[in-house]
Amino acid sequence: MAKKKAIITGITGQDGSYLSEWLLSKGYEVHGIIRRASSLNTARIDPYFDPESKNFLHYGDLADGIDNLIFEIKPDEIYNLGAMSHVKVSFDVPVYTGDVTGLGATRILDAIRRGIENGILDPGVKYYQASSSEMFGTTEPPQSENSPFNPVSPYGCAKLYAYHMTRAYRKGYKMFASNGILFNHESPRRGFNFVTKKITKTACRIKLGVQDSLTLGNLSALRDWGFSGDYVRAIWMILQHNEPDDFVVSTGEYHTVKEFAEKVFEYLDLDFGKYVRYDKSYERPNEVPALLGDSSKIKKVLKWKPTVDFNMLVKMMVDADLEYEKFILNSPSQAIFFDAKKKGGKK
Ligand code: NAP
Ligand code: F7E
Repeated sequence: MAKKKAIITGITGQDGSYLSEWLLSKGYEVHGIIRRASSLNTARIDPYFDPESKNFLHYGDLADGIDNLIFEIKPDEIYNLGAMSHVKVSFDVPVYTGDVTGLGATRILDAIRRGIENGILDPGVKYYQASSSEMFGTTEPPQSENSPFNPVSPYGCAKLYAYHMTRAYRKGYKMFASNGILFNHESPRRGFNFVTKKITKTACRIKLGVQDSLTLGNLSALRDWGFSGDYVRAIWMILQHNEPDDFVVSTGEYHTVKEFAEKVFEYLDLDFGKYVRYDKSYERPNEVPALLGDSSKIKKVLKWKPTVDFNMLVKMMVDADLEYEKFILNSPSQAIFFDAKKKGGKK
């Protein structure tokens, strides 16, 4: 039987790397869309895309050039994980965020529609939209598929537009197009400017004596934090379902930013009060006070459940950062290739 082909946008990001690993383990031919950058941006996926692998990376951008790639590759499944994904930064670049995070989804959906109508793509091609709990904004927790949306950031508004376009194309053109409404999920591969990774990395550097404080903004925000590895499994399961639908993916447990940081400092045997500072510049124009997902639907319909809880997540991220920070202390010039080496990559 021919291998299933998948396209992943956002393959160089946290979820893109875990999803690549998962799809490859399932025997897929994986095509990733990467952006040209002036410095290396493929460190998270290098182990899976060495020259001998039968997987492919293509240059493209959610703002341009996606249609032709879709028509050439003729995928069975498209995972749209690409986005300007930082909530605070979205206030600085609201138009760009709308273009990439919002309109980017429409560009793909409409390419699929045209591809099917012109006989280029199989009518069964499946589309996954990386929707976000940020769309709930100020809605009271817990939030489920039936809760109202009240986004308060340009990112949340752009994601809500993409969410509705996914539903509109599903209804209007009978396309297999599904939304995963994912709550915050983290991992050792999380980008440094998200709060969990900033805390674990900085605390490890404090432990090793190479940094003397950690500066944060709002400590009282509540988030439902899960593990990216668990969540990409949910993403895949959503596209294997017998019909297109929308699902909340979450752990059902929430903690404040302060609790996360305290747990990290406690694990490293450091005094939280001695090292953590506040700076207003890390606050956002609008804050989302509390996100707590009710994922009963995906648990019931797809039998998905998370395997990593809050304490395990903290430990996993701290252990990885401590190992990494020790490694770069000893061989700084190798830092960027650390994860790739560990995964058996060529670099
Ligand atoms: P991430 O680590 O920030 O990765 C974002 C990816 O999007 C990167 O590969 C990035 O490429 C790519 N990208 C950015 N702008 C692009 C553009 N103009 N064209 C094409 N690709 C572009 O995000 P993540 O945590 O893996 O999240 C994956 C998706 O899920 C995102 O859509 C995010 O908004 C959404 N989401 C995330 C969470 C979460 O808690 N992690 C929760 C809900 C939803 P570069 O490497 O070149 O920058
Ligand atoms: O902030 C507070 C901040 O940037 C979490 C993205 O993956 O999840 C993520 O968005 C909380 C906020 O994630 C700092 O104010 C305090 O309340 O880690 P974050 P986010 O904004 O929840 C959603 C679901 C997505 O879809 C997004 O793509 O932490 N906070 N001090 C801070 N946040 C940051 N980044 N840095 C600080 O210094």
